[in-house]
Amino acid sequence: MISLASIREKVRGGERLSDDDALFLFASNDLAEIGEMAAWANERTNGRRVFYNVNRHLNYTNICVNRCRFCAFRRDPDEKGAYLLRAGEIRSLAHDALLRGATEIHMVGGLHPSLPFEAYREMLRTVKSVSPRLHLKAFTAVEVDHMARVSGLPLNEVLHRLRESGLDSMPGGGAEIFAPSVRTHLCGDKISGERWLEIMECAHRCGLRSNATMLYGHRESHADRVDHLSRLRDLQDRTGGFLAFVALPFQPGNTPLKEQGVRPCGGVDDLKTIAVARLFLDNFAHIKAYWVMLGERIAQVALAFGADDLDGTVVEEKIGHEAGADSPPGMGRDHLARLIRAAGREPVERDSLYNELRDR
Ligand code: V47
Repeated sequence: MISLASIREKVRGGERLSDDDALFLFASNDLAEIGEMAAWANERTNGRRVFYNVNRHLNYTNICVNRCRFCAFRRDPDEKGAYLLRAGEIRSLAHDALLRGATEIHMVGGLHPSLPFEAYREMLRTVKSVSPRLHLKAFTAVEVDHMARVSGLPLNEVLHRLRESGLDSMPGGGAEIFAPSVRTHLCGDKISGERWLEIMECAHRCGLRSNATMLYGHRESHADRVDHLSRLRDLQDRTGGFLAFVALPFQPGNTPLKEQGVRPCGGVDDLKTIAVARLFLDNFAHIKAYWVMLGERIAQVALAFGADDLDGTVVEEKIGHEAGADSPPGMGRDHLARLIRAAGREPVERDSLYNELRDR
């Protein structure tokens, strides 16, 4: 019989939680107990440290051939507000980030209908021309699949050429929720969950590290969430290539799903999801509380529910904000450090691979 006590015993003994354990936790209303276990599990790995980095998001285009129902960012090519950044604009944004002390550029975009593969490589070279020391975390598995199709090249060749042009690691976007029944409804044009996992596996085997995400709070069940986490944990067992897991709460504003009545899931679900992820993903070193989607207050409280990373300064964010996220567009490094200290933790500025840069 599964109970909170039996789960607590497993956690204390370092024993892996089963899918049924995770389902039990999602169904439980004992948020404080779940959070306490997750905080304990996190401290065993990360101590009192909470990580953040100085980064900048850069969305090179919002033009996208897919029509995901959760997305407020995408545009058709001829639609008002559609854009594709030129090399000069990418260079100037990267330069601005460098002047602000950024160590990382997080660059992603829509699936553009006509850009050749070479254009993506050129974007990487453009950022690196500003400073080879800027870590380039770019292109989700969904974009990499698009490049493979556009170029006709095998996946490992695409990844190899991207690396040659300056790609350092990959963000975790595009995972959404793997369960086919929900995924088809949510984003029927998008690559399958299996393909997302295949691309990440290939990237890890090519020596690229990446993150993993899960979009929750739309139409998925608890079982779908556990299925998603379980597939990530299995892949991590095989490759060890994931750096961090990021749970992304759905922001309904300006999205087709809002018109179907989907509303924000709320703080209890946010904190429980982070805590369950910390407990279940025993082979992930880091769980991010991404303040952009969670909001500053929930992200800070998440540090007592198993999260050990607040992500970064971001500067300008479009994907969550076009969908109504009410967090600020960016956050100063001092402010991030203050939030962490006020939660009773030690802020540590990290690089993209979690090397510690400085204590604050
Ligand atoms: O892939 C899109 C999600 C992702 C909405 O790897 C939405 O370090 C909520 O992946 N409401 C992009 N989420 C963001 C992302 C990310 C962010 C920060 C850090 C990292 C990392 C990755 O945002 C998309 C999609 O899953 N998304 N629309 C929405 N309305």
